[in-house]
Order: sequence, then structure tokens, then C-alpha cells
Amino acid sequence: MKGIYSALLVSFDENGNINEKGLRQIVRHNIDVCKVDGLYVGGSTGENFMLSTDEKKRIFEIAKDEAKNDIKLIAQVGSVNLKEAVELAKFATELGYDSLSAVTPFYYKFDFEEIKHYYETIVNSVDNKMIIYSIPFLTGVNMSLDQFAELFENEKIIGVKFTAADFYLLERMRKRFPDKLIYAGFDEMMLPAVVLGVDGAIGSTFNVNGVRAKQIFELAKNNKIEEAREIQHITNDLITDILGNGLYQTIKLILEEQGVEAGYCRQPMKEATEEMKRKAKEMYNKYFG
Ligand code: HMN
Repeated sequence: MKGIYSALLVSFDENGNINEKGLRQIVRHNIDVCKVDGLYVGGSTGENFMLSTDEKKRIFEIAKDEAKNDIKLIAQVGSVNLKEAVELAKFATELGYDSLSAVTPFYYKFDFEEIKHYYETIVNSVDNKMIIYSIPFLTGVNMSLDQFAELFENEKIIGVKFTAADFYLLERMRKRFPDKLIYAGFDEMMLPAVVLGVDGAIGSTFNVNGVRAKQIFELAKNNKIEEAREIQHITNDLITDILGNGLYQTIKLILEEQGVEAGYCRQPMKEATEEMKRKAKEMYNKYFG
């Protein structure tokens, strides 16, 4: 389960419906061009929290059908609707997903006991593994080292997707949980995370920049830090440009330049303007042309 995972983008048509052909092309592009080790399906990048249960299921089906067993697949099933999370966990497990992941429950200020109950309920409902999705800047949920330790007592909870810039906590986690999988979640901070010993990374920009991400990962693991830093510099020039132009819209626009029908974002995310399209084309020429 180690390595580089793209947080899978989903193609939507102009009416906000899933574009199956486009989604299949994004999966193929990740496997054939970006050469990623796996896909994280149903994450933030998949615009998951704006979708219905049926749409989430359909995306799990299409991604699995297209990827088959070529790469590892993680299904993000987390939801503040715990019944939905359990339903999705069962569905993805039946499809053969290699692991589940669930975002910490958000919006309401759930206490730790409630968060623990949420994870236990999901993992007890299926014969599958679980990766905690910790993304405090979007959920507002900050868990302590001891709280992670308590969750990790359950052997089915095998790791965490750590989308935070807290390198002190990351280092403490690496030391305390040597046998758990830790995935870096911020692509622009991948190199320091790899130096601290993460097992992999899960990111949105890998849908276009997966090759560089893998290079950073491999070089840093082999102590070739200066070479890795050079690639992180180029990567962060790209990420800075992407973030300045609209994250998911721009990654989709760059994919369109590469012949992938990545389509629109789901409302309320905005539609790309002509200016955004122009800038994305420049990015394609500069970083991938
Ligand atoms: C997901 O759940 O889709 C991703 O794994 C989330 C991932 O951590 C990304 N975060 C968000 O999109 C909020 C990053 O790849 C991020 O897009 C990138 O580092 C640019 O900031």
C-alpha cells in the first residue's frame, strides 16, 4: 500500500452530471502517463462532499472497472452521515477496494469519543482496512498523538492520510507508530514529509504531476536530497500557479490540454473563465509541453 496515490478527480458535464467517459480517461491517464501507484477515490479532489450516495457509488464502480487490479485503490467513504459511510464502506469492500479511508466527521464539534465510535462503526461493518483521513484545515478536527494512538489500537485501522503542515506531530507519529502507514497530504510539502519517513503521499496535483511526485519520493528515500529539492522547486512553481488560478478547475484544464476529457467542476464550485483557461494553457506549455 506504499507509494504515490492520486486523489482522483472526477469529470462532470456542464450540467454537473458524472461524465463516465471523462472519468475513465482520468483513471487511465493516472495509470499510463502519471504512473502512480494507486488512486484515492472519493476524496476532496473528487468533489465528494457535494455528491449523492448513488453518485459516490457510481464513481467507485467506474474507477474500479477501469483500473481493475493494475494499481491499488483506496475508497474514501467518510461522511457526517454515518449510515451513508457504512453503506459506502460495504459497497467499496464488495467491489474489491484495497482499503477504505474516512475523513474525520466534520461540521458539528464531535468529541473524541464520538470520533472513535464513528471509526469503530465503519470498520466493524466490513472486512476491510481503514486509513484515517485527517485534514484539520478543512474539517477543524485536530487530533492529538494520544488520540491517534487510541484509534490505532484497532488493528484494522492501518494508517493515516496526514494533510497538515505540523511536522512536529508528523515526526512524533512516525516514531510512535512505526508499523502504521502514513501518507503525506500536502503535495507542496512532500519532500520534508518524505525525509521524516512517510510511506507515501496522496495528492490532487499528482493527476497531472505524478511523475515528478514519484521522483521526489524515490530520490528522497534514497537520500538524494538535493536532486529531490530541485524537482520539488519545479513542482511548487506549478502548484503555486495552480493554486493562484483555482485548484481543481486548473488541474482539469491542464488535463484537457493533454487530451483528457476532465470536464467541469460540480457547483457551487465555479466554472473556469477564459482567463483561467488561458493561464492553464500556459502552465501546460511551461511544465508539460
Ligand atoms: C483528497 O482528499 O482529495 C486529497 O487527498 C486531498 C489532498 O490532501 C489535497 N488537498 C486538497 O485538495 C484540499 C492536496 O493534494 C492539495 O490539493 C495540494 O497539496 C495543493 O495544496
